[in-house]
Amino acid sequence: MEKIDLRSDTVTLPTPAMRAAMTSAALGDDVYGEDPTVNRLQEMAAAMLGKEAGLFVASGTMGNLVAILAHCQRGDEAMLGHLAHTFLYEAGGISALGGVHSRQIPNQPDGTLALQAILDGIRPDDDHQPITRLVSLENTHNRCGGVALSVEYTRAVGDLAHAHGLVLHLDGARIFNAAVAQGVSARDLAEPADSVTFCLSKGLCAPVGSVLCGSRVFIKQAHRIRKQLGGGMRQAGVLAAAGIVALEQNIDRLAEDHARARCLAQGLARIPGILLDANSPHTNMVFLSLSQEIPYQAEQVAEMLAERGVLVGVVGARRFRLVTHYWIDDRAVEQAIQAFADVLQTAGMSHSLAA
Ligand code: TLP
Repeated sequence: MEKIDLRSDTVTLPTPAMRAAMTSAALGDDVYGEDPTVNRLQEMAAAMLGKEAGLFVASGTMGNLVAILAHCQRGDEAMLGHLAHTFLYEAGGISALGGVHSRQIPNQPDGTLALQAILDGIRPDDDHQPITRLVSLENTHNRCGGVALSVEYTRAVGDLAHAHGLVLHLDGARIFNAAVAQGVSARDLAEPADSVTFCLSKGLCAPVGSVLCGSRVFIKQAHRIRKQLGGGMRQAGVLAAAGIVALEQNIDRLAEDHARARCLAQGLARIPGILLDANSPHTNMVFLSLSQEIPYQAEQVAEMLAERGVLVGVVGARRFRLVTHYWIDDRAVEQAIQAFADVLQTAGMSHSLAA
């Protein structure tokens, strides 16, 4: 049985064009800066994000870690949303490896941090307190439902940060989803940020890697930190080749993933027992919960769905995240809806029998 894997867009396998590019890529030693394919990817990425330079890194987590370590000294404070991926899901790397103190600012439901909350969070010049150095935003915002932040909002945070001598980092793991969903360029979304990471290995379908972009001086520093972290890769052009195909071929098509997420949400919303998050989906993520009548927890429902070939993300006791991507077509969307309907109908029946 072929699996319909909606757990994440990280599960995407490389496309045939990527596999072909990987086998024929020109290679060199990237630690010497001599891999032509890595160099080309870094230049393309920097140009698309409107920055001077780029650095190919192993993952989104490494991109955020390298960026924050390059911006901050030990003991400095980084302001992060309380639902930020860097705060929740990056194993505390900025603190464990960089000695960076993290300060959580409440994320609002639309993924933003209130400007006043950022302002209130900036530390005074006082020897008792850490030095506030950085604000980090996430676009699209994963835990807030895959919601896209606007150019205007990002500019407002950039202006505020810069007026107070802070830097703005943008975790743009899915910045191209944000750009496509809003009909703006990734360059405009990244413009206010001093550094931005984006992932090649999510909706863009490449097998490995992210790119960190910023000024030439910043990237030079980031390059050293990547080496410290063991992230200096040698003939990394085999991976970068797929990243180039990702940027050339897979950005505009993200609109199809967003349209399929809407179809999936509409179909699921009609099934008794499913409560769709308000306004879901914004991009390629559908968030939903089980209503009280369903006598199962999300883990149990996920197991029953898996028996029907549908894999979903469990993100709470009664909550799911479903992510559309390159390998999810219209048929897969229909089958996923049908699998939910079958499982929850069974649940409803066992509930009424028990009642
Ligand atoms: N997110 C993954 C999981 O870790 C939750 C997912 O399935 O969505 N920033 C954001 C906003 C992300 O969503 C992720 C991955 C990362 C950074 C980290 O990227 P990787 O997995 O490449 O380290």
